[in-house]
Amino acid sequence: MVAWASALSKTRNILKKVFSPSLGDVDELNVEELEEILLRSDVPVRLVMEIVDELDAAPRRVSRKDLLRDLLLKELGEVRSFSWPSDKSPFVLLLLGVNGSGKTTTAAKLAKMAMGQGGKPMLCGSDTFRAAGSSQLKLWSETVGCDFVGGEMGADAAGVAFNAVDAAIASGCDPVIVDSAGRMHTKTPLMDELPKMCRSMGKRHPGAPHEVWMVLDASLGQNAVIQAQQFNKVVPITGIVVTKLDGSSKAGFLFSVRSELNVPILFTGLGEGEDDLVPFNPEEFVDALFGEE
Ligand SMILES: Nc1nc2c(ncn2[C@@H]2O[C@H](COP(=O)(O)OP(=O)(O)OP(=O)(O)O)[C@@H](O)[C@H]2O)c(=O)[nH]1
Ligand SMILES: [Mg+2]
Repeated sequence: MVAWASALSKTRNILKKVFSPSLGDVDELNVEELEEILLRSDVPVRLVMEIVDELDAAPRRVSRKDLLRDLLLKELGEVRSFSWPSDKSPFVLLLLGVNGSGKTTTAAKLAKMAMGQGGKPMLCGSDTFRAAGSSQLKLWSETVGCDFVGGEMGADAAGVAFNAVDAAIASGCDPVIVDSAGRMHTKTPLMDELPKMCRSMGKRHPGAPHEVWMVLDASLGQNAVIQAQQFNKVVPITGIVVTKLDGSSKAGFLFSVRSELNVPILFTGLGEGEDDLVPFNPEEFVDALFGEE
């Protein structure tokens, strides 16, 4: 795993590049310029309006930068730091999201992280929708060096998930990280498969899946939040992973996750490699917006 300190500076460097022009000179910007920067990075309109009002109303001696930083941090709310529970035998995590959001890569990154923390993860490739869906994760399991259960194209995803949990129990794997097929939130038959997968895992292992994380592509901006709201109606989401933060200038949508979804942002993806996943850190994220170390 990447050392935490280097992960931190990597995040900063990446985000600094992404959010350009930076807000570092906020005291020199006029309110319209500031408004434009925030809107362009997909900070929700409601929050931008609130910020503009607060800045307008603040006495001259108050630093605008401090005020803005406080408002942005407040919006992100409390962080929830995640550690793999050891009392579920095994802990089962389901990853879901629209096509290409980064689920399979994130599953591999999480397996690597779990191994680094002493776990014996099982990756489950339940993406039986595409020919390469399950085999892509199988390759990752070989790279990472962990157990894998998958299914052929066209196989029942709920059955594959059941088998993976069953095999994990038999071989003492913990956690089980279940990758699912990408699906558009508007496609009802595919969306209906998700609760079926959950029921199936719960039959073999009551309580499973213990968590359901939505994988959101940062480059989609506010659209990612709309997708998450739809998924949340079908299967309650317990956490968010934001991928491709390294290539997006629209990550301002992260500021609407708490108010729109009330689900914590747990991890951020900062690249395509197996180590490019770091816990979400609001302070670091906001400071990066200001181009600060
Ligand atoms: N730059 C960058 N690329 C990423 C990140 N996460 C995933 N990707 C890339 O995004 C593309 C899609 O990733 P996948 O993991 O296959 O996405 P998926 O959600 O499993 O896709 P489907 O199964 O087709 O729905 C791949 O090229 C990944 O390498 C990230 O954090 N940063
Ligand atoms: Mg995939």
